[in-house]
This record gives sequence, C-alpha cells and structure tokens, in this order.
Amino acid sequence: MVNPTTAGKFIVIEGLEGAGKSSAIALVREFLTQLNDAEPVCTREPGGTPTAEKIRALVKNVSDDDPLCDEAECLLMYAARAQLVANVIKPALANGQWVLGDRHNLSSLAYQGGGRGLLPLVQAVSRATLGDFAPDLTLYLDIPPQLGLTRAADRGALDRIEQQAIDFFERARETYLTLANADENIEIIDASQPMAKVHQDILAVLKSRLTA
Ligand code: Z5A
Repeated sequence: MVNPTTAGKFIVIEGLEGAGKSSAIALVREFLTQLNDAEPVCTREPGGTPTAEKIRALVKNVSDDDPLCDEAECLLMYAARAQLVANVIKPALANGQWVLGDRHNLSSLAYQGGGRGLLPLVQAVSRATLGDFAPDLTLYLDIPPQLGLTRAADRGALDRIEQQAIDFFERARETYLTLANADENIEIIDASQPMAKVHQDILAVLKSRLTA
C-alpha cells in the first residue's frame, strides 16, 4: 500500500510539454479543495523548496561552455526531488494534508530514462532516494510530441529541454505509456482532445478514484 501511515493523498499530473498540465492542475486543485474543504499543498518539479528551485534554475539554464551531461541532469533532478519529498511532501501528508504535484518521479523515468536512455541509472537513483514512496494517483496527460511542442511554442520561447529533437520526446512518451499501462495508480488521459473534453475525462477519473 502507498503512504500507509498518512491520511492525505499525493496526486500528480504528468505529461509532455504542451499537454495542458497547467489548466489540468487548476481543475484538480479546485476539485480537491471542494472534496476536502481545504486547499491541497501544490508542488512543482524540479523545484518546490528554496534549494530545489535553485536546482531548477540550474538545469533549465545551462551555459554553453559547460554543457550539462545527461548523468548530472539525472542526479540533479533527484537532488531536487529528495529535498521536496523530505521537506514538503512527506510532512504535508503526515499532517493529513493532500498534495498536488506538477510532475514527479515518472518525469525522470520518461525524460532521463526513456529520452536520454539512462533507465538503469534512473531506476537505481529512484530506489536509493525514494524507496517505495510513490503518488497515490497520477494523471498522465498523453499527447503526440509534435502537437504538444506546437502548443508550447505558441506560448513562448522553448527552454533547453524543450529544444531537444522530436525523437527524444517520442522515446519519453513511449516510456510514459509503458509505465502507465503497467501501474494501476496511473491513469492515461487523451490530452490531444479539445480542452473541455480533457477536463471532463479528468473529472470522471477523479470522481471514480477519489469519491467512490
Ligand atoms: N523534467 C525532466 O526532464 N525530468 C524530471 O524529472 C522533471 C522534469 C521533474 C520542467 O519544465 C522541465 O523539466 C520539463 C521536463 C523536465 N521540460 N521539458 N521539456 P517546466 O516546468 O517549465 O515545463 P513543463 O513541466 O513542461 O510544463 P508547462 O510548460 O508549464 O505546462 P504544459 O502542460 O507543458 O503546457 P500548458 O501551459 O498547460 O499548455 C500549453 C498551451 O497549450 C497553453 O497555451 C494552453 O492553453 C494550450 N492547451 C492546453 N491544453 C489544450 C487543449 N486540450 N487544446 C488546445 N490547447 C490546449
């Protein structure tokens, strides 16, 4: 069982760029607030604590004369996550609060594991830093990379990771789907649909998983 000693639950939204995580998070936040009569603690990854936010700035804006190697990128993602889990997520859950995460471990498995081809390293570091700690429910917003990147580009300049070649995102998506299909705590939402339909599907999952 996940988080056996806590009353709060950890809900995570995942997906490639442009999948619509921002509006999905607003919707889920509203749902959880009504469900529990209390706002969930909202986190984002990488980031969410002062130290983890410094790591976020580091991985997103790397200087050209000292490119970040893939292994360092992976370890920095886990350094940020370890801080967030220890100092924010676990204390909130232990306090009976619900936590709503913008990305979590599945992002590292998909991006660094699938995209960068570092799955054995990611799995080893994940085990070493998180043990069997995992979200109670993850909504994976599935979108073809080309469509997601077009949406993300319409929103503004792309960052370092967003500028990867399309096959990087194809591999990340494949990993997301493989892992989601093997885990009953991950629900796949078709995020290529119009936003109203995506939100309808999200609400249906939340109702059946959290209020049944
Ligand atoms: N990363 C990693 O590599 N490893 C890890 O372990 C972790 C993260 C945790 C974080 O960047 C980067 O770090 C991310 C993965 C990597 N990078 N990449 N590439 P971030 O936090 O800055 O960005 P993000 O996580 O990718 O999220 P975002 O950009 O804030 O959200 P989004 O889901 O990608 O997109 P959105 O803003 O919600 O939507 C994009 C646009 O599409 C927007 O204008 C919407 O109005 C529109 N949209 C959304 N849904 C629809 C539908 N259904 N129809 C039409 N238009 C829509």
